[in-house]
Amino acid sequence: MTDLLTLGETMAAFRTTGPLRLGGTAGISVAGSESNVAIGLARLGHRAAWVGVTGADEPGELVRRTLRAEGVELTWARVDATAPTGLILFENRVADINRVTYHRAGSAGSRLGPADVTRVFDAPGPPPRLLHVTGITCALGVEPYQAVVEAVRRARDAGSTICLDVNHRNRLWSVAEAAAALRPLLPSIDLVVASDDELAVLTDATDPASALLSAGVTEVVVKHGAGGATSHTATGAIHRPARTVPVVDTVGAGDAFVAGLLSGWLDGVDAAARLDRAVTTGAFAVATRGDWEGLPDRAELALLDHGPGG
Ligand code: CKP
Ligand code: MG
Repeated sequence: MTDLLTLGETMAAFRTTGPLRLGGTAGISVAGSESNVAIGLARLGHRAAWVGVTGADEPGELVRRTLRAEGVELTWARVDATAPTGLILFENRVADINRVTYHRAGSAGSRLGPADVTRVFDAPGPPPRLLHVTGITCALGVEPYQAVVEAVRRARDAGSTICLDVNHRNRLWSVAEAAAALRPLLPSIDLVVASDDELAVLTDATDPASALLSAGVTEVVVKHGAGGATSHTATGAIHRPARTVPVVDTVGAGDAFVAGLLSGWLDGVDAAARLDRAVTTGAFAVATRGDWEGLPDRAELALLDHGPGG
């Protein structure tokens, strides 16, 4: 059985060490919030499947090869030869500050649609234990949004637990557009993950966590960046500070955090231990360059507690 099913767009990522206009060399890898989460879970020994569309091109091959190498299941991923794989540029400017540019309009990734999801859930076999969706996939267009709606509907009917990461991207859509798309999903969502400034996408309430819990969400996990994270459930709130590590690259930290959180959920540990694992995997991501390259395996999870010799 697949532990986690997720769907979204994964792009070829180019990372420069300075302004792109100066030329020079770039590191090439892949990036995509949902596949970052899938990689994070696969590294921790869980079975993670990614649904998405890549072009019949070298960037698409890079995406597929990388995800396969990381142990992410691609049974339901698809190649569309009529559109290019999207690209993302990270230009390192100052310290850990990157300028991010997308080249993804009209990409193969945005051709994801509800039929991609129907195929997964109509296939024989047990449903995924977890479905993870993010606002980014919803922002890619009508069809990708309908894919998320279909995934949430089918996962709810199948009894899977459903996690939503707001992942608001101003470059893709406005807060009002995101609110109109994501709020109708809330009655089916079990676990919400958002940074504190993203909560307004989901509710206008002055106490957003309480409002979301009253609306039927079981757990609301709020990320405060360097201030750590708080889990809100019906039984109260638990806070964990962020782990102190050198900040190298914060892109992907949110996804690493989600991977730790969901790994804890799959292992059946309590909310405090889930949050501990989330701040730990998040710290691995910020302390290393790249979206997912520095994510820990099981043995490495304890490194931040004891150091390499501990
Ligand atoms: O919220 P995070 O910094 O963890 O997300 C980073 C990812 O998918 C990055 O991989 C990028 O490709 C994206 O978010 C995006 O579409 O912005
Ligand atoms: Mg995020």
